[in-house]
Amino acid sequence: MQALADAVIKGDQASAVSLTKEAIDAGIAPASILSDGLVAGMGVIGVRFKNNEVYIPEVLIAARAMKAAMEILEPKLIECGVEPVATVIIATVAGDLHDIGKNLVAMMLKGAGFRVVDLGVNCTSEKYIEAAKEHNPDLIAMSALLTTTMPAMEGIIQAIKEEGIGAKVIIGGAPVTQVFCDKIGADGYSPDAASAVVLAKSLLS
Ligand code: B1M
Repeated sequence: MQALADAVIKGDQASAVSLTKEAIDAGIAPASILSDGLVAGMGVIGVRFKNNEVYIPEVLIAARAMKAAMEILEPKLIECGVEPVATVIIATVAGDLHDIGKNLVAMMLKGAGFRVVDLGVNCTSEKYIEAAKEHNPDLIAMSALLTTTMPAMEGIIQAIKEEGIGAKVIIGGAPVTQVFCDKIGADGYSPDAASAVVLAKSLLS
């Protein structure tokens, strides 16, 4: 499991895939391969990213290794009935096409065992509501990179409340602040992808 975690940390896709196959063949429980190998590796990357010890390329490469291994592990997890930690709907809000940060948050959440429904960019309140009705999420995450698109977050929160959707709402993006979060009535704000996972877990606990 340590070798598998290391493969994810190094972004070594070939080793992540072969070690996952080996672990399955050796009869190790799929849930353990996920949590003690893949998630443990992504957890280390998350902490290093937060501490500026690694940067976006390393995170993307680690996430790619994890994704390749997950393609092999996922059917086994389903066979064993392993449930995801929780479901999160994530998107960049209406009018905004920036998705690099949002994708990092999505990857970190996936790495932590969340089921992530990614609605992409330019997401209107109607799209959020439609997806929330379909996927019944525990959390709804919104990203905005433009000062001109931040206000869309408030409209989406209002729509979520009006529709009686019980999911907690978390927000982030370069211009977003805790003060803004409090002002628009979101449940939480995180300044980066690693803290988004900590925030998501704390809101669900
Ligand atoms: Co744009 N852009 N851009 N841009 N762009 C900025 C944001 C800008 C600050 C540049 C500048 O002027 N200095 C500026 C905004 C100014 C403002 O609003 N005050 C700007 C502008 C003006 C524009 C256009 C309007 C330019 C134009 O066309 N005239 C236009 C708008 C298009 C639109 O969206 N409608 C535009 C277009 C683009 C590109 C398409 C060229 C490209 C985006 C490509 C893409 O995303 N696929 C782009 C880029 C790349 C940038 C900069 C250079 C980099 C953004 C980025 O990816 N950062 C940016 C300047 C900058 O930030 N230095 C800029 C890296 C990323 C990892 O960080 O997204 O902050 P970030 O995500 C972080 C955290 O914020 C947090 O976690 C992430 C990782 O730690 N986080 C969350 C993000 N979302 C979260 C959600 C959460 C939690 C945490 O939920 C819980």
